[in-house]
Amino acid sequence: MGNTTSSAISKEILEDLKLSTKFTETEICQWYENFQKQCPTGRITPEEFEEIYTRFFPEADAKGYARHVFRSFDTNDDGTLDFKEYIIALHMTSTGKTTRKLEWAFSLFDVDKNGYISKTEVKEICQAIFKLIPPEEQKKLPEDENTPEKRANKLWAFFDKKDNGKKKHMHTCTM
Ligand SMILES: [Ca+2]
Ligand SMILES: [Ca+2]
Repeated sequence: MGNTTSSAISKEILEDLKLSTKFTETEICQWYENFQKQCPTGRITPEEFEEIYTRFFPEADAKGYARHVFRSFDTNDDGTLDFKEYIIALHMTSTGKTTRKLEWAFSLFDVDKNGYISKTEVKEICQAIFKLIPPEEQKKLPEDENTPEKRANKLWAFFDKKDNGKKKHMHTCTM
């Protein structure tokens, strides 16, 4: 309360993040400090996110993938990532539980956010992922997944089998 622009993280967000990630309070506070230093506005833009990715994959063309990842974590669809969305992203891409990762994978693949994954969407993501893999690493991939197309076909078969990968519970709404 009050009008102090304290740099401390709000208790609500902290509790929320402790529940939804495995990060400790100290870790979250540290992330928050870093976040504030890097993003004084408190929001990460798609361009800034691309830069972060490019730093992680200096040799690769990470832009396409970064854009997809950004979209999948912008849960409130406002075109920026706030601290909470950013931490969930971090958590999910590093240490997340398998079930959570699958949920995230779903939103990563659901490019148009319509609640379904189409084969075109699977191909699009596979192409973006392949751009992250250096050519010499690509050569080491198993024969049945050494091109974006093969990878997409394999994944598509997997989604198809699981069936729940294709569909997602949608709120009853008029489309
Ligand atoms: Ca957002
Ligand atoms: Ca879709």
